Amino acid sequence: MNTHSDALQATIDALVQRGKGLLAADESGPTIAKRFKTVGVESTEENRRAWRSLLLGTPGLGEFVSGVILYEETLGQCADDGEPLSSLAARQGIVPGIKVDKGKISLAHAPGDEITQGLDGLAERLGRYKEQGARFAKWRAVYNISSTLPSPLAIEANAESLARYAAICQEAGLVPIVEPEVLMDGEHSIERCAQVTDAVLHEVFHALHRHSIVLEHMLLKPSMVVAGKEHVPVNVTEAASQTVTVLNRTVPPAVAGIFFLSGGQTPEEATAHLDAINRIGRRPWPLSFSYGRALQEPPLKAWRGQAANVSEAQRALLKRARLNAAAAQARYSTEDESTS
Ligand code: 5MM
Repeated sequence: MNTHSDALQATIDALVQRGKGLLAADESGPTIAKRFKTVGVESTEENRRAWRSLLLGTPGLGEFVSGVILYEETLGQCADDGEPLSSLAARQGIVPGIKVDKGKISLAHAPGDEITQGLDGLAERLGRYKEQGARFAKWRAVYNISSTLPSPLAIEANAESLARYAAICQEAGLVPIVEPEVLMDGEHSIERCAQVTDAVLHEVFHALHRHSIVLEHMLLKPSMVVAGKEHVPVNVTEAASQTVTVLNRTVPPAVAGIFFLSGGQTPEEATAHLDAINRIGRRPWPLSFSYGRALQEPPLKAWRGQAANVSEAQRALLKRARLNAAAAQARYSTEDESTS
């Protein structure tokens, strides 16, 4: 038995709570720069600290958010009063976690496919992150869709890396979040997305089994089954139905929870999809959110780098967190969007 079994279970219990989800605030340097640029904010260390202090300091956030995924830099940063940001989160009842992959690169001999790197030295890094307060980790694999992508090689190689990462995390006593993201970019149909997601998840769970991952002590962070961004949109109920069908066929019931990414959906779409998914019966796991953009876009637009806008931005974040928490319990209505 894993010597960390009790600690892993305690983290799972803290993260998987009815009506709560996760905040993904783990944007790497280039990604946060891109997000800041949309509102005219320069990506300096101080601005990133101010932004993430604002998010984690949102009063009442812990009512709807059970965990936050941080970027390495944030684990070492403090709020204005000197409190480490990971403690600020923990004081709100929000478990701090950390993105541990080192980003994606092209997969050699597989044009158009990508592979995520970061396994070398991972065990040592996890030891440091744990000392800094992290209790769970996250690794994202990315799959581009076309009529020929992803290749079987990309599906296999990424599954193997996800499983090796998850094993290293469990051995270190951190709960692994396994994130295979099938991208929305492109003009593919929802059927093609379903086909690819099915193949990806099938291979991921095969690899997790090969590496003896304790499914009860991991979380899955998948993309939803939706049509490509350039395709005619598919209605919310159909996307929810195809998402649950694929998950039922590929994800063992022992998995502790499924927390979706938003992947470029608008904040309202991501909430509506989560609600529709939770209205479908026949599914053994809690289904909630682990959104980045769909939680952060409205507060980022409200903030625009100005200290005077902090309260308004925090209200915008709290509203999205509250609506997504309702959606995780199939209690959201589009009319709730007009509430503040
Ligand atoms: C926050 O973005 C994370 C990845 O950032 P990098 O690309 O900079 O490494 C990403 O893994 C995120 O946690 C998930 O995709 C969820 O975010 P979205 O915006 O898709 O909900």
